[in-house]
Amino acid sequence: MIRILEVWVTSVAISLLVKGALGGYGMSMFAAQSSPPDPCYDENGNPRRCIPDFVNSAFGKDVRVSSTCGTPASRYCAVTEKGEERTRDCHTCDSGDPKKTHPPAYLTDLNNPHNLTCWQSENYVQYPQNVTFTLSLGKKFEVTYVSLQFCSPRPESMAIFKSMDYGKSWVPFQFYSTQCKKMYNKQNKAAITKQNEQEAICTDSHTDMHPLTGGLIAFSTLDGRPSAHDFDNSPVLQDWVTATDIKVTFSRLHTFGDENEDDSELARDSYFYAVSDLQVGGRCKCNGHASKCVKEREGNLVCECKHNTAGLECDRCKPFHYDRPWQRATAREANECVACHCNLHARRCRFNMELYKLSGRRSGGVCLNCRHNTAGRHCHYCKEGFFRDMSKAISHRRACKGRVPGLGVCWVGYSKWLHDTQTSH
Ligand SMILES: [Ca+2]
Repeated sequence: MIRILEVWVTSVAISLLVKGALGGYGMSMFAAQSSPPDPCYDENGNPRRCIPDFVNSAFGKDVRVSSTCGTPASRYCAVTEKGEERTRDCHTCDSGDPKKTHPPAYLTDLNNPHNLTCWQSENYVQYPQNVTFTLSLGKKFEVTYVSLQFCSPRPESMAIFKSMDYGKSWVPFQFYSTQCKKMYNKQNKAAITKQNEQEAICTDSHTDMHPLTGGLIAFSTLDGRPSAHDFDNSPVLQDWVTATDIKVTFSRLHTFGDENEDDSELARDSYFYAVSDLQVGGRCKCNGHASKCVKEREGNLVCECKHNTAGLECDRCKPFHYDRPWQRATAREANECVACHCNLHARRCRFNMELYKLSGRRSGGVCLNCRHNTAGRHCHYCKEGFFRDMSKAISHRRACKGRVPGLGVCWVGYSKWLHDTQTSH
């Protein structure tokens, strides 16, 4: 019964986290889903913001772990308490026995509350040694929460980090410790203001040794951050929730203080980290320009970009769509990329900020290499030495005709005259 209650509390806690953290941003997911075929356009074909579904991006992924029990087979003891009485039930962790193995894959497998599978570390990897998990998400995600459900007691101290560059550099997301100052040189539960919205805080919440099993740690990335309600307009928070990789470091084990007593072996065999479920809740990051992420040929995850955007995260305009600067889509504005106006005479263009400002932030594209004897920013007039054939639209490939240089005679007329003269002899 207690287990069922815990599982219920877990799922409620996580769903609250998701709802609370995303606010209006989360709601539009449902709006987008209700109108197929393409959520990135409305029924009139106008572009609108679209976002991939909310997922547990850790699910089924490989987690690199620095310590796992069972190679070679080893004893571990689970502690239970009944009032004042403490009991230790000992078992074997054996990576060679499917019934006794606790591999890292159990962190991200299907989480069945009735049949929990737990990854487990080696015994007594105690401070200053630590145990780390590293999880690659494969591309940028906007992470809403990171949660861990424990089979062992929760750590006395642990930290969650994120990387935005595929594991080259790491920044802290959150610290948990009963002694924040000593372990991480952080004040306990420091306030987050508009000035430090990208700062990780340390908290002593969720660090109690009890419950001895089934405890949860759930870190909500936007919780308590002042701009969370205005996420659309906060590049700082959009950056803060962006991650390609997540790392969790267990820094210090909780103990009953008996690990150095006479029967310390038994005690030490009962101190380890064990986790049944690691979740990283979030959305594939596409900046509002894709409704899903798909695997490309090499198996990497990429956004299926719409709105004339391109790039892994639809983070730039696709070629020839540089008439205004790239922008993330918001709930109000799709901010789609717009093609340059070149009257079908150019295949390339570039963006010019000065012209864009002069136009009242409407159009800044400049056509390059105008063909068909055209010239100008939009290939909209005939280049020097050529004249406009008014019987054709400017976008026609023969809209500009040649003259004989210096003579001022229509080139077509001149060739006819030349032809007539030559054939008359
Ligand atoms: Ca599991």
